[in-house]
Amino acid sequence: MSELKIAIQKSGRLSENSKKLLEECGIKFSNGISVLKTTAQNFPVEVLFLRDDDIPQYVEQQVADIGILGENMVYEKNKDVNIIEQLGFAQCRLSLAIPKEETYPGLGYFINKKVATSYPKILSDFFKKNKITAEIEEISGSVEIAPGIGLADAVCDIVSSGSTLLTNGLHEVETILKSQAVIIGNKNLSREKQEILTSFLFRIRAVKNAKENKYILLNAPESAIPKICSILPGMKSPTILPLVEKGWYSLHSVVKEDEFWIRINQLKEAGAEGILVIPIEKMIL
Ligand code: PRT
Ligand code: ZN
Repeated sequence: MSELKIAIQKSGRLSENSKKLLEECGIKFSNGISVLKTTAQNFPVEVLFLRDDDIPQYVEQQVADIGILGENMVYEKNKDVNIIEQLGFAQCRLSLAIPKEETYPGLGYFINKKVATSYPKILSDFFKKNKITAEIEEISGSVEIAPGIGLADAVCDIVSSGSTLLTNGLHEVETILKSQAVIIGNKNLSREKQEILTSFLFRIRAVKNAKENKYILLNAPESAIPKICSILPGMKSPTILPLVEKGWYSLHSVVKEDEFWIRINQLKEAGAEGILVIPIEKMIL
């Protein structure tokens, strides 16, 4: 039986979360995850450890069947692959930044300027789309120091907290692209590999749904139940169980992680007591 070959970043910002994702999907590896490639013990996958820059090409050529990497790299490499799933980690943006003492009048600022970047394709597409003629200086690392050493007037680089730009005397003026980790796939997977991918994606979605939701338990008097049910839509509707104390009930439901604090206040106001919020490990919808 053939295995699905998954390429992940060998070492860097995506490695830990990529490995964690596989582990959370219940995929176990015998010889640790620190070699060049390894086969899972309990699921038909083989993991290849590569530089993120090489992953799009390897997936296109089917050296790997699927790969995990940042959307920024997928667009920059522009290979013939499918984006299959967004994974929600390694969120960042690709932005233009200029020296902080300069005022920014709009995109016209960049006309005839020299911009340093490791993303020449995305940047030149962006300038073309906006009819800006500028010079692109391709450099592979430490882009943020280019203006300070006189190599360029501005930069186009990945930003997450913004502190790298700040410490290099730059300020962010345009966001070109928002990015997160994604799964890309070869366009011609065999039926057998497609089936493995489908069950891998099923597991990934269960893990992702679980992370986006919390399990909530609370106690409430009977009179408060209609109001509380309207605040807690849950997966279908809340589970309601009677307590020993007459007229009191325990309600169980699921709330979205990002709505969590607003819901908690609304629930307290509606008369809920003894609220417990519990992480969910897997959630199948
Ligand atoms: O060795 P290999 O080629 O595999 O790795 P790499 O060095 O090319 O990539 P790596 O590990 O640095 O990043 C991998 C992916 O992580 C990127 O392609 C992005 O999709 C994503 N990512 C998320 C980031 C960041 N956040 C990030 N902050 N990639 C880079 N940065 C850098 C950025 O280049 C800048 O130097 O961090 C600095 C900015 O961070 P802040 O927090 O100061 O704004
Ligand atoms: Zn890289």
